[in-house]
Amino acid sequence: MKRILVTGAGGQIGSWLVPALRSQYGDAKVLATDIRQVSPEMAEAGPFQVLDATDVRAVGQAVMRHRADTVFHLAAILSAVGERDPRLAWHVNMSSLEAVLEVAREQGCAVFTPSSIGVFGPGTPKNPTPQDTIMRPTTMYGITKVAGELLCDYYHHRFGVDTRGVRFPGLISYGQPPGGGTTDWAVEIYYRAVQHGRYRCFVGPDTQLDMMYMPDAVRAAIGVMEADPARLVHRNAFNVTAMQLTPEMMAAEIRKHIPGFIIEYEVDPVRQAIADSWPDRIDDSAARQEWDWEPAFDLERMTADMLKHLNQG
Ligand code: VAH
Repeated sequence: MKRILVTGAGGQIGSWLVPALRSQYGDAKVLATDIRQVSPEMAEAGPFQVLDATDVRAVGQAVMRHRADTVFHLAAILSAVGERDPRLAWHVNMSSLEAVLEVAREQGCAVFTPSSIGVFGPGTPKNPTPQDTIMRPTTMYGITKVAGELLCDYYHHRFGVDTRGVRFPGLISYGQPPGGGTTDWAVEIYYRAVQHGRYRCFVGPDTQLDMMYMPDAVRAAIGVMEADPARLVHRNAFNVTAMQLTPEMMAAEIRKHIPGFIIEYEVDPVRQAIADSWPDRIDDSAARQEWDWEPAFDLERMTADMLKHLNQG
């Protein structure tokens, strides 16, 4: 029976994934960890501890004490924040992954690590972006994700560690906000629509990116870890997507619920350049073939659900 440790549990993904894992495997089986305190709901619903995921000894002790057999390693610095301090992004993203993989090798744990469409760069085919293609990202975040995919593959082939992961697109959710990424606009637009009826977007109106509603992202993370290993060819870097969205598309869907909603644009050149370096549409056929990936939310269903929850306050 799975005993799980989650790093970065208080982040945008972790705040959804931990409750889902606890619901599926049992509250006491899922140890939530983060560099800082998490919400009282998460800390009271099951085991929690403050943990610096870059500290290999501390990670090893936490895994041993919890008798974890699976680690969902979510702790990372995202693309936009990473460009403000690239050396810190490299240190946090790579030292934490190295620590988790070393502990997994020593204690026989399986490891889930999220990669990202951020592994692709200007030289990658944009539409569709194949599962196997050139990856020369122009952000430190993307560089750490490419290196992370390769490190996870290495620990699998060299040491037999059961490493798996998916390349997430932009993730949209309510609750814990995203941690400073280039796709944060796709979350902010819903909050500002409900709060103010208008949103000033930091990327241009036709900026198209792959996106996914968080319930689908949680199913993808659990789904790839529950997959039959004999079917897996790609293991650590499955493209997964649900929809391709632009700010204009999202504004039009929001107006079906909030008729007077206004979107304006004040482009941030740094985040626009990052978004422009990423795909327009990734091909997720490998995930569909190897572990039956299938998204459940499209723009219409996601928007209705987001606005319902945000209006509940
Ligand atoms: C970011 N939300 O913007 C993350 C994600 C594909 C984007 O990796 O950095």
